[in-house]
Amino acid sequence: MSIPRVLSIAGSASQGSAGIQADLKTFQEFDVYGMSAITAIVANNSTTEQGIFTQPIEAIEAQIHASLEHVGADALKTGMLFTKEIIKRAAELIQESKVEHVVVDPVMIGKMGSQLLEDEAIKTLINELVPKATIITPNLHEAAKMLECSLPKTPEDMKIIARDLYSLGSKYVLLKGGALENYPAVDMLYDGKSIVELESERIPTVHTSGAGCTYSAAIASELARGREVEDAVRRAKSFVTSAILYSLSFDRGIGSTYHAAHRTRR
Ligand code: PXL
Repeated sequence: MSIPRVLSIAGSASQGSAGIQADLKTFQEFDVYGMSAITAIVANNSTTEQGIFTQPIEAIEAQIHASLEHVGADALKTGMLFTKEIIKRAAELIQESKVEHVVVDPVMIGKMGSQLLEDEAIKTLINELVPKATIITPNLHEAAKMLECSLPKTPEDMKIIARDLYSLGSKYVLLKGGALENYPAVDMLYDGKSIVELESERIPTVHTSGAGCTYSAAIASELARGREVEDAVRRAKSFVTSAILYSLSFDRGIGSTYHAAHRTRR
């Protein structure tokens, strides 16, 4: 028996909502074979002083080789890459791997405020990785940082920004409008020709940790299954909307998206 295979190159989020943990839970829900290469461990807590542990380049390389040699991948996604060095090496290995579908989630800051990409690494991300992407999935804050522009405030602003992002060299741009206040949750998908507007209800919750990771992992899963990009994004948006609608609160600040919600609650 064979199954679509997806690799995530991303950070570990020990609290379980985001990063590799969100990716693997999402892959399981889409019935694809999930694999991981951990770039850094994010474990912010109030007891020990340190919270972010970057993995050595050799460890990251080894994980990517191990998953590709033993299994292979139909799609991969990148999440937290943190440093210039990691981005550069990951981009080289992605190029060599010839994996067909590459989803780049330009993760920069976590929902709880942790910095997940060094400031000076944004240029490297743009130059080395974005041109290798089938699709990039920035939120509004990440888009504004990438383009060094102000935050889009309306869906019309978002359309302009989506076009500008396309010029950075990915095949598709998915600009996510979750941070657009006073509007539904509208995302813009652009392929260099036409903009597709994807809208869902705005869910009034703060418990959205992992939403971006889950969304890009769902897109990678659907691409691995052979879906066209627009179809993959529509299905992924529906999945992440359920995960936010039934999000989990642990009574300690920002809670988690619920990765099984589409199956157990809808
Ligand atoms: O949600 C963004 C994100 C991505 N990756 C890792 C994270 C977070 C947020 O905390 O920890 C590893």
